[in-house]
Amino acid sequence: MTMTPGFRSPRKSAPNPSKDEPMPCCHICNTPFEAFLSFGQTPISNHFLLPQDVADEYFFELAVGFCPACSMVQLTEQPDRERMFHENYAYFSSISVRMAQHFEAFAASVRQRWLDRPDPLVVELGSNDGIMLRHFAKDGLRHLGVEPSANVAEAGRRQGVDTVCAFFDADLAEKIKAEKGQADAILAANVMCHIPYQDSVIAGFDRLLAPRGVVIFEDPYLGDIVERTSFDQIYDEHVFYFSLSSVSAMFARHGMEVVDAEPQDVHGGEMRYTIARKDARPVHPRVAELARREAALGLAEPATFARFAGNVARSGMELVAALADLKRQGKRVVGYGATSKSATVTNYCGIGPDLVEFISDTTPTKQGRLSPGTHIPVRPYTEFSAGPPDVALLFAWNHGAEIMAKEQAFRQGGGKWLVYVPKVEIL
Ligand code: DWN
Ligand code: SAH
Repeated sequence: MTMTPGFRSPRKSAPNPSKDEPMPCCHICNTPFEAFLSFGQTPISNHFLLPQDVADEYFFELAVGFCPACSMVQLTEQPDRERMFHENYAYFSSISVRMAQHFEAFAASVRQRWLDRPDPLVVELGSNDGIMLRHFAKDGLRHLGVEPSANVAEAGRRQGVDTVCAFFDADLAEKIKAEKGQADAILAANVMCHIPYQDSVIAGFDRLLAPRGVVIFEDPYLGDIVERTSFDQIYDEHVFYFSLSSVSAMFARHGMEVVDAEPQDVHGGEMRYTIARKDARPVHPRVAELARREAALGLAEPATFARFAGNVARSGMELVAALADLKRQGKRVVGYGATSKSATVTNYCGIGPDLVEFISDTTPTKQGRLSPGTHIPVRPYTEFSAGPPDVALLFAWNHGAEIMAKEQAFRQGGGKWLVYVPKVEIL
């Protein structure tokens, strides 16, 4: 395993991997595999703390590996789901205007392309605050959101979205089918990669789906992560880093196949996979094209991930060097967006309040708290706009276009952006 350079704060050094420890086994096919990269001890990425919580903060070893049998890239260890998804879940999807537009378009495309039976049923996993399903609800279409985090589920209900507060699995799928009948489309955005027990989830799809029904899901794409060195996509909630080859293998185990794969320009590069029962729907030529692209990228070859691990270490060191340099020059640096992703960057690189004064974030439930692990204060956006720093470290780089468009005054006033994806740069 490539170990990370030692610029984490010493109190949280990674445990020495013991030779006696059993190897992790693939969540999909149970083959033992090795980690190719470790970020060391890392906290729960969406656990924004009150000062009194600091002493009890939970850490686990954030490390990723590649299954040699089914090519799935995955975490070696993931915290229990209840530690991550609960009644105080910090991420509200509708916080970004761009994402609201994206999900409106997603909903419209599902209606146009896939709902070809009368009175169809649409089920969404991880419906969060209703950002997508509200577009079905407002027109009276039959729908159900499955959302285990009670606070965001409640926000969805306030948008008129019928929501069950539960984790999706095969048992829940059976209950939904008994109550509502077969589903025409099962949707999941940024959720499938969060769920380790895919065998139960896909068995659930198999029970719930109509014979020609489709599962449509999108998640960060492994090809983009590797090409852009966007290592902060790796955090507790993301147990899988999907490619067409790993997704195809995962669904083939249940007699299903990928019938379309469409790249999405959100969250730093995602792939939308459409899945149907084998031979139930024609396979779009985009699928074969993507398979060729993946072969060229080497997404099923261990050497690709060894190279990626080297790039990650280099990127982390450059970011730390840039921040140290700004500190020497006496510049004020503030973080922009208390993202889940930033937990990986700040903990891996040892970035605390000595380097970043505070993180500006528009989410009320994150404000007044401390960032996980390195405890940078999270403050409302008004503090950023009232006293702009010399440099803003763009943790929400995946919303870069939206943010830069609305922060023109910051630039005009002499403010600079420090970014680290795809490379460390001051803009
Ligand atoms: O997969 C996941 C994605 C969809 O959302 C989840 N596991 C958790 C979450 O990941 P994230 O926290 O990295 O997502 P975002 O969308 O990159 O988070 C953006 C953060 O930045 C939010 O806290 C809101 C904030 N923000 C802001 O302060 N000003 C965002 C924008 C656009 C802004 O203008
Ligand atoms: N779909 C939204 C939310 C993504 S965040 C978007 O793209 O913005 C991930 C969501 O998945 C969280 O709201 C979390 O509570 C939910 N989730 C986690 N495990 C789940 C499971 N087993 N079934 C359904 N939802 C789940």
